[in-house]
Amino acid sequence: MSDTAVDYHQMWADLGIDLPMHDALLEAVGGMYGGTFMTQKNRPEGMGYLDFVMSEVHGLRIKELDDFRKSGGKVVGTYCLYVPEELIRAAGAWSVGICAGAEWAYDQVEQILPRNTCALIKSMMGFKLGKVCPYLEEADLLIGETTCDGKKKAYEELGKMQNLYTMELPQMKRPKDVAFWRSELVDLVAKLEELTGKKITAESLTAAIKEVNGKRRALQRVNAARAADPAPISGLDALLAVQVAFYDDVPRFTQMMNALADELEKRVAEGVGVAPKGAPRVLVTGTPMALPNWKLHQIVENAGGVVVGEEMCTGSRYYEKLVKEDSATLDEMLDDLAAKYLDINCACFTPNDGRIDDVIRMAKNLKADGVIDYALSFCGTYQIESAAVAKTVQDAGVPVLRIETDYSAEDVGQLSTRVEAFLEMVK
Ligand code: BJ8
Repeated sequence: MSDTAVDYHQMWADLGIDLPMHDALLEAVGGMYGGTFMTQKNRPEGMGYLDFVMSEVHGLRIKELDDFRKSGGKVVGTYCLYVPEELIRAAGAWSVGICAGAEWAYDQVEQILPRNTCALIKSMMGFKLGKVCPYLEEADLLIGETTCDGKKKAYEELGKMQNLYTMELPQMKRPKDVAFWRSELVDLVAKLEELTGKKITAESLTAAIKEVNGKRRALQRVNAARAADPAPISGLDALLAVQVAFYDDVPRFTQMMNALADELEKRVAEGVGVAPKGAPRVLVTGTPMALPNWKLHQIVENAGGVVVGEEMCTGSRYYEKLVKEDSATLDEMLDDLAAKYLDINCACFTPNDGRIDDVIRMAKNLKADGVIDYALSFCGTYQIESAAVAKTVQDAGVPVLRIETDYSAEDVGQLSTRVEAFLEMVK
C-alpha cells in the first residue's frame, strides 16, 4: 500500500512473509482504502496523518518495530482489550494490537477451525497461516485471553505456531473475580519481566499509565466532537483513528490526535461538518471492527447517514475509561489496573447490563437517531445479547436495527437496502 520509493521487500522476506501473497494483500487493502476514505468530502486536514500511517502500515511502522527489536527491544502482540498495554510498556516492550479484519487463507484456516467460526477468529488464523502479517511476525510474544470459546480454543492452535501466553479472564465481575484478575496481572508482570529482562517498577508503571491515559484522553476529545450536528468528522475516519491507536507509536499518535481534536473543536465552533446538518445520526454497537473492516460504516455513510459513535472495542470501550494516576505503590497500581480492565463491558461476561446502559447513555449524549447492533456471524455471545440490547434501547425510545454479517462483500447490497430503509425511518 506504500507508494514511497522505499522498498521493504527484503525486510518482509527476512520476517518470513509470503511476498507474492503479501503484495496482493497490500494492493487489495490499498485499493479499498482509496475507494473508502479518499473519496470522502470535506475531511479534516488532521486525517492526513492517518492517511500517511495507513500508506505505511506494513512499511515504516514495521521498520520502527524492526529497529526497536534490533536494538534489544521486545514486541508484544495482543488481540483483546483486556490485555493491559500499560504493563507491556512498563516492562520496556511495545504493544501492538494484531488486526484481524479481512478474509484471508480461509481454505487453510478451515483445515484447523470449523467453518462456522466467527470472521475475526478465522482472520486471526488466516493471517498467520497465510504468512502475510508482519506485525505478527515481529511479535516476540503473543498474549491471548480466555474470553469467548472460539478465541480461547483458537489460541491453542496459534500457540503451536508462535510463542503465546494466555491470561485467564473471569466471566463475572464480583469482588472475588476482580481479585482473581489481579492475580493474573501479577503473573503477567512476571512473564513480561522474563521476556524483557526489565523490572516493572512503580516509576515505570506510573509513566506507562499516564502515557496510555494520554492516548485515551486524545481519543475522548476526538469522539466528544462527534456530538455536534453537523458532525465534524465521519464515522469512517473516527473508526480509523481507534483502529490505528492499537499499533501506532503512543506519544506520536497522542500528539497527532490532540491536533485533530483541536481542528474538530474549531469545526464545531464554526458549524463545519462532513454531512449536512440534520443527516441521520447512527450509533453502532457490537463486535469489534478490526482493520481493515470498514464495511458497515461505509454502507451507512454512503446511504447519507453519519456514524456518530461506536460502543465497541474499536470505539468507546477502548478510550472511555482511564486508570487512576495518583497511586504510589506497585501494589496499588495493580489494584487500579485490575479494577479498570474488569470494568470493560464485553458480552463474554454475565451479566453484562453495563453495556446496555452504555449504549443508552451514548445514544443520548451523541443525539443518535438510531442504533445499529452489529454482530459477526457465529459470535454467540454478542448475538444472544443482541435481543436484550435491542429491547432495552427501543424501550428507551431509540430505534434499533440488528445486523449479522461477516467480512465478505456478498451481503453489501442487501445490507445497504436495510440500512437505507432504517435511515429513512429514523428521520
Ligand atoms: S473485550 S469483544 S476484543 S473478547 S466476535 S472473537 S467475542 S466470537 S472479539 Fe472481543 Fe476482547 Fe470482548 Fe472486545 Fe469471540 Fe465474538 Fe468472534 Fe469476538
